[in-house]
Amino acid sequence: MTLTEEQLDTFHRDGVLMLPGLFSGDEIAAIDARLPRLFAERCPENFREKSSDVVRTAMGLHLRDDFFARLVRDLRFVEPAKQILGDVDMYAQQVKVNAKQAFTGEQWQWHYDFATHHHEDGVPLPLALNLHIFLDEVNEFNGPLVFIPGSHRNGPAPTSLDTVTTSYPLWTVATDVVGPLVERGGLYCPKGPPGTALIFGDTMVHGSPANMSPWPRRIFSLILNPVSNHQTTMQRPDHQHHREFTPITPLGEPLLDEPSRQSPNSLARASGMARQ
Ligand SMILES: O=C(O)CCC(=O)C(=O)O
Repeated sequence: MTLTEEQLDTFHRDGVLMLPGLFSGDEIAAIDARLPRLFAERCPENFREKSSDVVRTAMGLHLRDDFFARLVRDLRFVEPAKQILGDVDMYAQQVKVNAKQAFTGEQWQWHYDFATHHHEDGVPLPLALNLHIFLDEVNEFNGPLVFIPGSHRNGPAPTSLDTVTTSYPLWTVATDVVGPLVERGGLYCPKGPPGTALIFGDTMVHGSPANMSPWPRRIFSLILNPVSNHQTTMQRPDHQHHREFTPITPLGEPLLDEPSRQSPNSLARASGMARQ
């Protein structure tokens, strides 16, 4: 999977790139089949909404299920990331599904990822890439991500730590900073069916509103960071920023190859093997 020159230009200009139809219906179904077991677990990797017991984010998925261990090595992530970052070794910094449940899924405030990576984890430079796959249709009603195109261009915007608004503490961008950025770059809201992918950079300002619709909105997210830019403080738990800096080795076969066609139950039994 190679990005065209035009796609690379779009990524560098806007800070975000949408890749329609990158993953197939069968692949999304395979991911879907694993989520009920993972979301049912009572564990620190599953963050719940502030106002309900519903899981907001399930983290550390590649250490909890073999299929996700394969997914983070998929060439459709690794190759575009190397095109953008150069041919560098990368580690899986964070692997999660953000699930915005129908009617109850809460907002993500305006933020960019590097603020957390830098302040909490001591990551030196804003090089990490966030790669998303839509697991449900994302539409204007179910809490889609909203980006400010070009907000990455003048370097990291000022931020402050918000520990109040949601259950997930976040370094957020204040409205008096967001206003002028939107005036300059407008707003961009990628929408599309399951299987749509996004790539965005570490200083790209984004957020998402609550899901007031009857439709869930689940998104898989993989953050890849160059090994040379790894975290320097080990303040957050491993599942929020993984300490395994061994480079990702690209998957040499199709994602749905054996043994990932096995049932989720047999994968669950095998998932101990995926723990490092
Ligand atoms: O899932 C969302 O709506 C927000 C996710 C997000 O902001 C992120 O992955 O950095």
